[in-house]
Amino acid sequence: PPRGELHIFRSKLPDIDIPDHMTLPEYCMERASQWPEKAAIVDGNSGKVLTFGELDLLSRRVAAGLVTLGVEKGGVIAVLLPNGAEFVTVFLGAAIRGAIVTTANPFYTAAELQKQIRVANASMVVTQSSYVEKLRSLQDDSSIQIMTVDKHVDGCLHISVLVEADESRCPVVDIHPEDVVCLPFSSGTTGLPKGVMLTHKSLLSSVSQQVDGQIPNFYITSHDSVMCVLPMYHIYSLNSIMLCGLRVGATLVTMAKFDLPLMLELIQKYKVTVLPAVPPIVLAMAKNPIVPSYELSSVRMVMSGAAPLGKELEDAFRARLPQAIIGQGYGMTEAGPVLAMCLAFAKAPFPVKSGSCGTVVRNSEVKIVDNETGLSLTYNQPGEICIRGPQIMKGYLNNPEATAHTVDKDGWLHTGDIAFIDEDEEMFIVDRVKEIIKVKGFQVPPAELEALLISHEGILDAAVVPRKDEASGEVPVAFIVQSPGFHLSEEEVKTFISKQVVFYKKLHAVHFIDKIPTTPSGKILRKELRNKVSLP
Ligand code: AYL
Repeated sequence: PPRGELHIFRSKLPDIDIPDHMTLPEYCMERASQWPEKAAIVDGNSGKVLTFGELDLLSRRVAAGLVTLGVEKGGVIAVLLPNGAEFVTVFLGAAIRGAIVTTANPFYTAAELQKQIRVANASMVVTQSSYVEKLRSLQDDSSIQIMTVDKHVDGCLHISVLVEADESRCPVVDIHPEDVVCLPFSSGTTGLPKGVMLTHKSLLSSVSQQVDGQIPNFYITSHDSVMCVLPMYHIYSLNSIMLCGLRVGATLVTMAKFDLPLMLELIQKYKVTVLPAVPPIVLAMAKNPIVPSYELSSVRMVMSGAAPLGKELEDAFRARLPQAIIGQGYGMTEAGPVLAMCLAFAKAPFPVKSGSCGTVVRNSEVKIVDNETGLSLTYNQPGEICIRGPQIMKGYLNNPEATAHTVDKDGWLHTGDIAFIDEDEEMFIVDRVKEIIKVKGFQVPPAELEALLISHEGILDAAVVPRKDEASGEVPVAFIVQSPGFHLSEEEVKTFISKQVVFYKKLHAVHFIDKIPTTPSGKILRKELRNKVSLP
C-alpha cells in the first residue's frame, strides 16, 4: 500500500460469534452438565480426581462461602497455590462471586508477595500452610485474612469454610462484561510489575478465539487430556490450559512443579494428548536421553509459548516425536493474553513453518508499526506488533499513565515485540524493544532488580540486562557502579539480590563499570549493555 496506509493483518479463519451475555465462569462451565461424571482435573501428584459435576458444585459453594466471609463483589483474593483442584475451584468460585483473583508465584519471597498483595489491595490470601509464615507480617497491620487449603493453621481460615458452604446460597451477582475477574501482574513494556485488569469479557473472548467456532484455532475437545505442568498462576496456563480445558470439557492432568520423569510417566499413564509447554520443556523433550524410554504416542499436539522457540529446537523435537504437531502460541499478559496461535492446531489445519509464533487469533486486528516512522508495514517487514480486539486488558490497576502508554487512543495495544508477518500470515518474532527479561518464560523486570541494587549503600548506579542462555533462554546480568570507597565482590552482589527474590530472578553475572551508559535524557542504553554480554 502507499505510504501512510494502514495495513491490518487478520486470521485466515473466519470470525466467530463470541458470547456477550455470559460471565466467564458461566461460559467455561456452560457444557459441564453434559459430562458431570467426567474428570475435570486429575491431580498427577496424588492421583485424586475431581469431576466436572463436583467442580461445578464446589465452585458454587466457594462463591456462597465468600459472601459469608464478607468478600464483596469487586473484592480481591490473592491465590498463591501450586496447580491442582483447589486453584481451579477457588478461581471459579471467586469469579461467580464477582470477585477478582490476583495470582502470584507461591515461591515468591515475603517481600515480593507483600508488594503485590498490597498493590492489588487483596482482602484474602488463599495458600498452603507452608507459605503462611512468609505472609504473617501482612496480618499485623491490616485486616487481610489468610486461608489454607491443606492443614489448619492458628489464626488462619481453612478452605473447609468455602467448600462446605451451602450451595443453595450461591449468590446471584449482576456482573458486567467489563468487570475485572483476574488481576495478574506484569511489568509490560517498562518499569515495575503492575496489576493487569482482565475482565470477564477479555478472558471469555480470548478463550473463545482459541477453542470456539466451526473451525477452532486451538482444536481441543472433551476427548483430550491436557498436561497442566505450567503454573496456573501464570496467564498462559490459566487461560490456554485451565479456562480452555474447562470450556471444551477436556481433562487436565496437573503437576505441582516441573519434573521431567514424573511428567513423562503421567503422559504415559493418562494417555495425555495435548502438551502445552515452554521452550525449556521442549528442549528437555527433544534432548534428554530418558525421553525415548517412555510410551508417548498419545501426544498429538505440543504448544510452546511465553518465550522464543528456535527453529532448530522445533525441528529436533519433531524428529523425536514425529506423530505430534508442534507449534507455538504467542501471548502477553496485557493482550488477554493470546495474540497468535499456530494454525496447524486448527480443526482444519494449515501447513506451518518452524519458528513461527502463529497467526493472529480470530476477531482481532494486528498491525506492524515501524517505530521510527510510525507507519504500518506490510508483509515481511519487521516492526512492533500492535493488537486490537475484545480480549485485551481493560488497563493497569490504578495506573492510567502506564495504561495510556501501552494502549493508545485507538485501542491498539503496543506489545514491545518486533516481528514480521509472511505471505502465509505467519508471524515471526525477531526482537524485543521492551525491558523485560524472559527466564524460562517467566518475567524478570530489570527495573525491579535495579531498584534493589541501588538500595545497597555500596552501589551508586545499576542496570540489568538479559544474556542469552541455552537452558533458560535468557538470564539477568547486572552492570554496577560502586559507591566511592566500596570494593564489593561479584558474589556479594549476587547474594544481596538472591536473598530478596524468587529463584529465577537471581543475577547470573555482575560487571563492574565506571558509568552506566545513558541517553542525554537519562534513559539506560540497554542495547549497548546487552551487546557487551552477548560477545563471545
Ligand atoms: P507474559 N515467542 C517469542 N516470545 C514470546 C512468545 C513466543 N511464542 N510468547 C510470549 N513471548 C514473549 O506477559 C513476548 O516478548 O505472557 C511477549 O511480549 O509473561 C512476552 O513474552 C509476554 O510475556 C498462550 C501462549 C499465553 C503464550 C502465552 C504467553 C503469556 C506470556 C498463552 O497460549
